[in-house]
Amino acid sequence: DKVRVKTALLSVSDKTGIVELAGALVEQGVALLSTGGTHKAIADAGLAVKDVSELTGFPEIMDGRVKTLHPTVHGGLLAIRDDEEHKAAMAAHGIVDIDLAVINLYPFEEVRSKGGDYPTTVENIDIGGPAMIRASAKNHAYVTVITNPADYDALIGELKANAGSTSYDFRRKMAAAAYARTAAYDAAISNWFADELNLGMMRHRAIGGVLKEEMRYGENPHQAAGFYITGENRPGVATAALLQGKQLSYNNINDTDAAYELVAEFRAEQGPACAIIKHANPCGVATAPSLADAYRRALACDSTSAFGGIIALNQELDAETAREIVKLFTEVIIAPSVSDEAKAIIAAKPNLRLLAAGGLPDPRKGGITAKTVSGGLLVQSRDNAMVEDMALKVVTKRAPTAQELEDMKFAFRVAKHVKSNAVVYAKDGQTAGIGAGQMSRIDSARIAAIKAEEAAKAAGWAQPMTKGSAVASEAFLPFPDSLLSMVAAGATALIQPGGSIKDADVIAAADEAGVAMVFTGMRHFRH
Ligand code: 93A
Repeated sequence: DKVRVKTALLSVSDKTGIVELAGALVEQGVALLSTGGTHKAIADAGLAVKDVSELTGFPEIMDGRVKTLHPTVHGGLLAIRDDEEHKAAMAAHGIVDIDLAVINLYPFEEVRSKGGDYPTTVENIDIGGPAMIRASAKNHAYVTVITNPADYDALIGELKANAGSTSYDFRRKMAAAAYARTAAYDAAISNWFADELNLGMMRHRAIGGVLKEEMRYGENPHQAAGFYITGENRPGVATAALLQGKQLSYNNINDTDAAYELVAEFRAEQGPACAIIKHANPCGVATAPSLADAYRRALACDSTSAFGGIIALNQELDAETAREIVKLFTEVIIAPSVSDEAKAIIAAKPNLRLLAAGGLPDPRKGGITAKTVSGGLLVQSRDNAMVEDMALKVVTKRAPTAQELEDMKFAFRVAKHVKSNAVVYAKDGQTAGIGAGQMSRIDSARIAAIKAEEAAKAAGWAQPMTKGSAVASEAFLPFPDSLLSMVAAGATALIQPGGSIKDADVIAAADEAGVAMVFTGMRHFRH
């Protein structure tokens, strides 16, 4: 199963390590073929390399759109070496075996994620590269294909271990990686088109990604995990720069994403906001004129749960906020950027992971979310609805005061990011109590109130923050019981989608309690 590598074709956009690889191949006695830019890089390093057009007798044409799309190249990659007919065709047309293809593609994903204009993005759709990769991978019985610079060392190791040959095992593994690459590449292209054309229809969408890193484990230590980049133009945990601290775990990434998507609901120009997340649910969210105060107020909601949490900020992390944050054990901080002074303060906690995302994701922007089920993949568009855009309807005798309305909207915005059933109490731009993930809505309402009481006790306040608060429910109240529990906790206003067959009963109970209630007509389930 060993195949001696005599001729290699190198054609790469990412030239990382290509000269070193070419040198090592020459040392192994391999003859090199290459395309324009790659040829130049290798030849400039003083290595012997032939241009593909010399082999094909055909020049690169159309700005390189056609350079390797030629029967001499594809015949050399696809020929079955011991098939008499194939051998005859090779002889008749002067085709030589190409035993190794080292190819990486035009940087479509990179151009897309940087928001390249339409013609530039289209020009970065590689045609010849994927064709060669797929041909080589199909013919893995004879041909080795390498599509990632990270595999160059393994290739050289393989050649050295096998006296200039590769093993079937190695070729097959590289072929699998090759098809994973071309599949992800085409998925990225099709997703880009879907975004450009605003295609809501999910059958046009493909899930693809480029492996960013393999993680030590998944949600639990016995599960394997990897993190893939999908190339969307969306600042967040996938593309943020890790300024300090060790690699993020699977759970860190999941929670950090939840935190950042939540805090991004509060646009930077509307003032500072902070969200603290535990197990993908917020345990405190607040706004304030200063970022440090936003953090203190978010923490006040449930400082017990915030221990070991994830903090997301919608503004540059400044020194004052950094000094506050380091007082408590925190796993991850994510912000659009970090001031130099804040970096120095956080450096005192070397295990604290600090991420600079470079910007805030747009909550109104489309996109997809996906989840596997047995034998299938569930795909949907992102929940990009915002309470500001909803047609709010007052359904009670009493209309909310301006302050209640503000608190309601704040609470509903947070509730969107809380696992169902979600109940969120809020007052003055600060969460007062959060109930998440219960199987019954009334339990979420009660838990939120209990947590608010505990927070008040811990802080030595005369009463819990739920007194005089507004409360949000992410989906309708099936019965008046939840409302009564909310009133008992001190809420004076309630925002919810409405739409229950018992709406009339809930409205009557609200009127009786003097509660102002608003229907959004839209729900924010999150399971
Ligand atoms: O424009 S292409 O789709 N047409 C081709 O025939 C072709 N052959 C190789 N792109 C093609 N390539 C790609 O060129 C490779 O996949 C690689 O990414 C790049 C290397 O070009 P150069 O060696 O000129 O830098």
